[in-house]
Amino acid sequence: MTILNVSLIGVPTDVGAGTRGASMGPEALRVAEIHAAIAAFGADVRDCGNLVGPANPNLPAVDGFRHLQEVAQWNEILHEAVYAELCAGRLPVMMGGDHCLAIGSISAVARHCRSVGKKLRVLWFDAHADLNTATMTPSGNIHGMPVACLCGHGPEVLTRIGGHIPAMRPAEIRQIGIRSVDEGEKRFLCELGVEVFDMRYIDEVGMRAVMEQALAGVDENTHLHVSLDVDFLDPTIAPGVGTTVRGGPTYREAELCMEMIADTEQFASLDIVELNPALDHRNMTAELAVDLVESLFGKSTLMRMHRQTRGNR
Ligand code: 5AB
Ligand code: MN
Ligand code: MN
Ligand code: MN
Repeated sequence: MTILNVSLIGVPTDVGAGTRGASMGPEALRVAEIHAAIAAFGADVRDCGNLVGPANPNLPAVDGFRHLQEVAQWNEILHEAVYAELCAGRLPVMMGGDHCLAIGSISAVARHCRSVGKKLRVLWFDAHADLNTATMTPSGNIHGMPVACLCGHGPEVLTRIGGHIPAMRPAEIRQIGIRSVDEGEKRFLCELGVEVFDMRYIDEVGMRAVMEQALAGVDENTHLHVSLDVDFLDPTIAPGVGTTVRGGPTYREAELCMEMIADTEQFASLDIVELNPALDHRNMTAELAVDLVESLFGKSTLMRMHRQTRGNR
């Protein structure tokens, strides 16, 4: 059996967010023992520490963007760090930080997929579509724009990261848990043909059917990337986020998502973003995120095998 090599990369910044505090996310995940939780599955886990980048100047938007230069610098730094871990055969876990950082991490994953000839599938767990552009954005906050930037719609300093525009095609992403989409984003989602499994659809068909559809077509040659915006979860169980939206998935629905991903055995990189310890209660949201990580790394696999053996008798 090959040993799974995992690298934790802390990215302590909130330059892309409207509310301050996600910069403390990496440390909250360490306090919630993310390292031990992954190592428990026999993985070789290395904590690479925190990346270093520009401070948050806390300025208003200029031409539709807040902190564009700082966001670009953080994502350049992150892109190189994630790409280096992938080249070394390791599974990068990006501990954010706000969701603008998906630009750096997913562009690195996409670059890796191009170089090794793998298919990319991004599972975007979020209450939001994050598909704004400078003209559509209600806030100027770049954490609401990463999907657009990755698909080639955004300022060149962001779209060119990774050296391939677009970094990713809309057909490579599935969005799950969506329940707060701006007017411009709705039109753009349709135009780009992004596959969205919103809360209404999850309520109607159930999370199991949703995940079966989101994972359809994943095979041995697929690199599965999970981008987990903690505001995906219902705020009653995950209060530690800056942009809560009521009516999110329950604890078990979220666990089921991660368990079904683990079952594919193609899970190969992860972002945990938007965790805001300044708004959390006794680190409960960080601990919940670590529970989900455990499922993603196969916590339920033994029970599943047990169930199957019983069924076969
Ligand atoms: B998150 C909003 N659509 O663009 C905007 O948390 C919220 O990364 C963006 O999903 C939320 O400002 C960004 C209103
Ligand atoms: Mn997001
Ligand atoms: Mn969100
Ligand atoms: Mn948010």
